[in-house]
Amino acid sequence: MASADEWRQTACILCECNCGLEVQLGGPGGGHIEKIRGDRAHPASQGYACEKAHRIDHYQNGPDRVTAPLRRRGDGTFEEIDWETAIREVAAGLMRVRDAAGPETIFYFGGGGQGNHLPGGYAAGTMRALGAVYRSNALAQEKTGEFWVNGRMLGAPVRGDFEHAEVALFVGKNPYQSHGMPRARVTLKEIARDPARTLIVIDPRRSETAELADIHLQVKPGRDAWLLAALVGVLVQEDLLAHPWLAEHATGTAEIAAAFRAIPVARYCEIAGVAEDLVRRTARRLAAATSVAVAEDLGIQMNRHSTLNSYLEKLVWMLTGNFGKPGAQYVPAMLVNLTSSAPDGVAGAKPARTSPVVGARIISGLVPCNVIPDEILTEHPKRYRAMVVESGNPAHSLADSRRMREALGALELLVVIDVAMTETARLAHYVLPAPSQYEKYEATFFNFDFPANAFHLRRPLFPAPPGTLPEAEIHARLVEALGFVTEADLAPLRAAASEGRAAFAQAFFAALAANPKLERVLPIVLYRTLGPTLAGGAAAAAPLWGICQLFALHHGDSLRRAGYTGENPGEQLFDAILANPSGVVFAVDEYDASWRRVRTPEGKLQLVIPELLAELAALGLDEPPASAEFPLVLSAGERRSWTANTIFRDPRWRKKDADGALRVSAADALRLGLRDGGRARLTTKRGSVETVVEVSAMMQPGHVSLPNGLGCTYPDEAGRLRRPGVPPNELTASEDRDAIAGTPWHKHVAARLEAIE
Ligand SMILES: Nc1nc2c(c(=O)[nH]1)N[C@H]1C(S)=C(S)[C@@H](COP(=O)(O)OP(=O)(O)OC[C@H]3O[C@@H](n4cnc5c(=O)[nH]c(N)nc54)[C@H](O)[C@@H]3O)O[C@H]1N2
Ligand SMILES: Nc1nc2c(c(=O)[nH]1)N[C@H]1C(S)=C(S)[C@@H](COP(=O)(O)OP(=O)(O)OC[C@H]3O[C@@H](n4cnc5c(=O)[nH]c(N)nc54)[C@H](O)[C@@H]3O)O[C@H]1N2
Ligand code: SF4
Ligand SMILES: [Mo]
Repeated sequence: MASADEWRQTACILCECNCGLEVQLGGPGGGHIEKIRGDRAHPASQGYACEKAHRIDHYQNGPDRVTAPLRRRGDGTFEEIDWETAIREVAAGLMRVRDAAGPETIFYFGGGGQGNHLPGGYAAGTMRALGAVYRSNALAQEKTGEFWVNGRMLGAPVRGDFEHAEVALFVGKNPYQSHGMPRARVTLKEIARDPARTLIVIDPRRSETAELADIHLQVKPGRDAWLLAALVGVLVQEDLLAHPWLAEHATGTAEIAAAFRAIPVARYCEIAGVAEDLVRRTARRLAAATSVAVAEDLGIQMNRHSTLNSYLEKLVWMLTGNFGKPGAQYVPAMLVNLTSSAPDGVAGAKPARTSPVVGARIISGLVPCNVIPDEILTEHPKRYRAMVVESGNPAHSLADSRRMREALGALELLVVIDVAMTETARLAHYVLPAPSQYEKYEATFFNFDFPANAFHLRRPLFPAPPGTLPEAEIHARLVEALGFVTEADLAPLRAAASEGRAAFAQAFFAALAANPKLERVLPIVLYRTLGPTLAGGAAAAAPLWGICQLFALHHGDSLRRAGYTGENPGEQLFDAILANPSGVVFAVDEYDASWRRVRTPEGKLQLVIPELLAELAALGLDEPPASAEFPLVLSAGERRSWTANTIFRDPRWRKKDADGALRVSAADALRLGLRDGGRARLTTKRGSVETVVEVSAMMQPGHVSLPNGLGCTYPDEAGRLRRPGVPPNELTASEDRDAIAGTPWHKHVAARLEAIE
């Protein structure tokens, strides 16, 4: 182990940025992360880290780590079992369900959180070995609507270059707290300080980002569709479009112009609650800028008209010509595209396009999270009967916790792979414990930067606790127990690997050609054969070898520009990843690379999506009806300085706001007799909770806001289970979801609030 004052490289795992960190270990037995600073050598974060990173030891030394496989007894309590028994029984249980009801009744959820994406690859192997075809993860309760729109408009994922943008527009996103781009606060402050640049925020709340903004369009909650339609309406009606650019790069401009010429801008602004003059000035500023970068997030993605909103947001930057140039939108070169719409499931089988029971649209291979209970709680012969949950906590994090618990409880088999005893694990038949992300090799594929893009393979800081197994090993053992790969398949490859990389490559491709079924379990084959030859116990990183080879094949130019100019640049990249503890740049692009990644038939941006133009036409001139029973709009799940999804289960990591107060405007507080720090009862059609109240100048009347990630159960010092704060999904309903993508309306829950004496 390292000496106490040695700085070691790792990363923060609390949000998609995964900022590089340098840490010193210490405390009892050297088992704690004691000193933490941003790692200047990290190519993306360059030394940046926000305040939350300093609390990661509360994850590493969380109070309810699981350190032996658990099996549920008939009375609902758990007993510890050994790994051999656990793997044998889980494999047998999955085969039983497969043989009795069909492989498509085995459902996979998860695969990684904000910092750990290697497990998803291994799990795909296990699922393909079983023949399972349906899966989902948290992206299918936030981003799938946007993915669907991207698929239709350009056939590729897209991001904004805020660092160089003249104008930055955030729609339903509060990057000052939630980040979602490298060094967010530095970039936001630079834009805000520079008189030549303009920061625009669309948010009903005076968020920290809105506070910095030059223009804050303080929309009424849930009315973004009218606001964005008005914005596009002004662009069209005042003829602010980038005509020559559109003629060259887009299809459907005339049809879009026709659709938006009819938008009653004044009335739509009124419905949205934003002054028409401000909307017009905003449209003109966007049109006049040399570059505009735009990002949308949960404020519209978990709201009414969410897919329509994603579409309107993209029309704003497309119609003003903001793609494929500095400071505008781009398509990054990705090692692994987590957002692809590529068919998945059984090799060679027709891809599943809708869910088996309710027929919900599957986007990027993901079943909408909100339909999962409907897919289980039914007599339908193709209902899901077994579920493997890995690094996800559907019983807490998905809509409608009560119904989700009922659904999970109705499964014939629920297997949870996690580090902690989560709400979902408590319902499982088997809990398989994994080492924490600081006890194994781990990485994320949230690599979205441009023109240079970086990847970071993190090394373990601590030995894994005895009794845990890394996901790679769990899945390898499961696939072996299923009888899908045998020692006879692996031995020749292992022998070749011991002779060197070149011999291995040759043997590997020959084995794939001779035995195509191995393709279904590639990560596991690589882990078992190439893995043991990697120095430092990096076996779990072996699939990156294949990923690097594929990247070299498809993105040779980006790789060469990043300095990998040898004879075998894929091999060179893999070695660099293994050798560099702070991460490496794996792609460098020129700005026109984005155009080459557009996958539409003509290579142009496709402006027209008929389904969404129909939804636009149906918006109407009337205010959405108000409810007398539930007059308030609750946003259930705001990101704050002291929230990090459910990665920390122990509330002691929070220095402030320990109970996650409900934010309420002064006007509503006065009307309802609430005081700052007092308590209130918050009720929706689905549930009723008690909460602490914070009277906040951020809120507009009629809008209240709860943080996300609270209300996790954890054992206190005396071993009693505690649940501080409100678990937001006790208040949400699975039927409240977008018609196209099935994404939830978490930011728009009708609610009532009463003071508690
Ligand atoms: N501190 C912290 N950071 C995080 C996370 C965390 O848990 N804590 N989680 C990470 C994850 S998983 C994600 S997905 C991102 C999410 O990041 P964000 O989407 O930026 O975070 P939220 O606070 O959920 O929502 C953003 C904003 O939407 C606004 N909003 C609410 N209703 C509406 C509406 O009707 N219209 C509009 N336009 N806006 C509305 C809210 O007021 C809020 O300011 O954050 C990531 N970063
Ligand atoms: N009402 C409401 N609900 C929401 C939101 C909201 O705004 N409002 N936000 C949603 C969003 S955007 C997201 S992304 C989700 C996030 O919700 P989840 O997908 O549940 O994600 P996390 O909180 O990131 O936790 C994932 C799990 O990974 C486990 N874990 C950590 N490290 C490891 C590891 O190394 N291996 C394994 N196997 N497990 C590990 C943790 O213990 C945890 O149980 O929540 C969603 N839920
Ligand atoms: S929470 Fe996000 S922005 Fe903050 S240090 Fe961690 S990875 Fe970086
Ligand atoms: Mo998320």
